[in-house]
Amino acid sequence: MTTVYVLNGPNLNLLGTRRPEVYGATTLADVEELCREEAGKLGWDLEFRQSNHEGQLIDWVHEAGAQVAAGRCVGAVFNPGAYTHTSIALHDAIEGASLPVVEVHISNVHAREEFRHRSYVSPVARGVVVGFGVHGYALALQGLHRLVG
Ligand code: CA2
Repeated sequence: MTTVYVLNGPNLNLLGTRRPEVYGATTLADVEELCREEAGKLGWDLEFRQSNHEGQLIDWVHEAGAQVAAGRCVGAVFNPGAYTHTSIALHDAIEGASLPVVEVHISNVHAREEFRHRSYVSPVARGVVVGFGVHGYALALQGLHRLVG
């Protein structure tokens, strides 16, 4: 079966434990369950990961890109957390690995601080889902299915 990667960046492991007014009460384990259910409906296996380390995320982008090239993966839904706003390295990794990515953010980053308005990932993403809470992950999976499924 074809796999979809769902990658999560720094601090997303804290989901549901702090700042519920911004990110809601859902934990990352709940998000994984939600993604597993949605991926199943779309006919995909799920590879769900989180890291607080930029290099680890880059390695996973390369891995997913190689899996796409081998026909075993459709692409990735990616919430790069705060690296969204800082990481040229993630931008280059996605481009270099030719990985189809749908970028997702739980909060509406455009309604928040100005430093969250810039994304280095969006120019190399196939689509972007912002501000729908954790339901955005399901929307991003559906969007990826439309684009490449
Ligand atoms: O809205 C999103 O999904 C973000 O990617 C979440 C990041 C933030 O830096 C981005 O600007 C937007 C933060 C990850 C979660 O951080 C938490 C911090 C404390 C408690 C719970 C989560």
